[in-house]
Amino acid sequence: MKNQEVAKLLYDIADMMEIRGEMIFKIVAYRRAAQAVESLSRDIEDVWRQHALEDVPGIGKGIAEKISEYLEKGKLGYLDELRKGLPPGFEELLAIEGIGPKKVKMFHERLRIRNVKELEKAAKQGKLRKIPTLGEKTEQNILHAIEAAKKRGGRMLLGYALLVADEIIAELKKNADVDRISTAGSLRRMKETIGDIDILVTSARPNSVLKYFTRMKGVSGVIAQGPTKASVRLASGMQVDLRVLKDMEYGSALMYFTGSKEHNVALRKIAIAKRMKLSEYGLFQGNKFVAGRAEQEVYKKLGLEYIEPEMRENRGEIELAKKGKLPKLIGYRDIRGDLQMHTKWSDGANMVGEMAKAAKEMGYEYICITDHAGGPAIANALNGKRLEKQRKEINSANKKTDITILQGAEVDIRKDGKIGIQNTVLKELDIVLASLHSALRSKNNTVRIISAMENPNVDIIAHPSGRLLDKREGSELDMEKITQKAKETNTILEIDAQPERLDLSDVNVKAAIEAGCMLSIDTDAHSTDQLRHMRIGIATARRGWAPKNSVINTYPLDKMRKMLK
Ligand code: DGT
Ligand code: CA
Ligand code: CA
Ligand code: ZN
Repeated sequence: MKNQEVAKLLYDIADMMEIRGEMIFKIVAYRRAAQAVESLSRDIEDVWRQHALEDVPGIGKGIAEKISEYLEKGKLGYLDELRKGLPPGFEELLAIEGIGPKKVKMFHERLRIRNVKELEKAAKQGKLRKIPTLGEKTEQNILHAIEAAKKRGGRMLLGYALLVADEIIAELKKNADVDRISTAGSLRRMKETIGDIDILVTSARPNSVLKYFTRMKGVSGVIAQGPTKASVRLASGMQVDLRVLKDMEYGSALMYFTGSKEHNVALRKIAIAKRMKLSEYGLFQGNKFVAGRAEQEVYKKLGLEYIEPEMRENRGEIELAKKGKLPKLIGYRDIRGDLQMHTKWSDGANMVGEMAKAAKEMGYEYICITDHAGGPAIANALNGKRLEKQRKEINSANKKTDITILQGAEVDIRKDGKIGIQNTVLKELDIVLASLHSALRSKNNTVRIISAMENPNVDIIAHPSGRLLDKREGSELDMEKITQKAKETNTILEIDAQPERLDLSDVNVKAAIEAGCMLSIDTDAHSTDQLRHMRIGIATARRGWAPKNSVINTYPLDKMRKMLK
């Protein structure tokens, strides 16, 4: 599946256009198309073969032609044209927080900086501060951001890695020699970023499975191959490890390769204390095999409750499992509605009715349409008048569907903590989400959020920290103050399930749950396909030990509405 590859192509084009100073609407169009392809539920090559690229919301004629050319020839002439004269390392430069196309251009023109290595050198030599519009502070920030980017290093976002893994697992299941199959590693623990994809299968014919795997479509190279395992590289650059196991050892191997390493180390200590030995091959007492076929049996023989993969981080779960006191986590099918999504009214790709239809197909009872309002202007935010017009469309869409469509808005929290739209307008909405879109580095952001929570119309704080996993750190928030205020004002904190966000993070979810806060899990979808990212929001809640009853959108509509402010 080339969806990720094509999305990357479109993002690259947008970045290059920006460095070249092209018109902003063209750049926005490429980014929107990239987003659409990234979250598309069908194989982009199938769509192309059916001549249906232009039917994908967000893809227009010009971009459809570029995608066609790329898929047909494996390259794009336009890209080479754009690339001419640009610094070769512009992509890695743009991945540094605080470095946009303007700075890339400036550094290249003034200092001939072509990549991150040269940028780091120039910053350390104090050459950046000599550029008139910059200064010592910017130079220091850039060095700090380069360090942060190094730490992130080539990891893939969970939401997209899962889509790739879904494809691989579907392909593997077509092979009759594959019996049991599961993801393992960080992907099974649903960590927010993934180093490589780990997959385990059982089979009586490892050779045949490995041969099939290394020749699967989408595989661009074989990194390593042995009698029971193989590692391949996909065209998108992602590495996939496959291990073929015997049925007897499937459970213990699944535990071993799911990790985390810290969790496994603690389990092995427990085994030793019980005079047993735990390895990927099973739990043994001397030479006697005690358990190994299923994870449940191994945990049981260790005297522990079964621990869900999302909790296996050695953050206290083992102690609770010993006492039989693990929390019961929210399940992947517990969500009844999605409370944040955007439509064509602001910066989304679909109409209200289309979002409702897609949500209905997901089995939801209700959704809330939350287009931007009161800023930011770049997202085509609504004012009171346009919200009134939108209400009419929502009313008529409600008559055509049997799920309930609520009208909400995602309102901007200004620098002074005030909401960018009047309370008389907010009062008319079913649900109001407030969020930060500017000055994310400001030290004042805890105060801004607290002030927004004091507004009696603000029900939910959306993506509280504002972090972007592949690009910027979030605001430094005082979570203790925020969770306390949230409880006091009955404001809900959101887990935003956009792959780039996952905000609240798992760690912040745990803090919020311990403080007794209510959460919502929303996709913040900007197209129908992005509604599918709900599962990574749920995963983040599970990694933060959230039970079902602490998530507002697990409740039926009436109950959910009564629980709002
Ligand atoms: P990643 O791929 O960086 O996102 O993280 P993981 O957790 O998927 O790590 P990976 O792919 O290197 O290995 C998968 C699992 O295998 C890991 O979670 C635990 C287990 N594992 C791998 N190497 C070791 C090791 O040296 N010691 C122990 N105890 N476990 C290991
Ligand atoms: Ca891995
Ligand atoms: Ca691995
Ligand atoms: Zn938006």
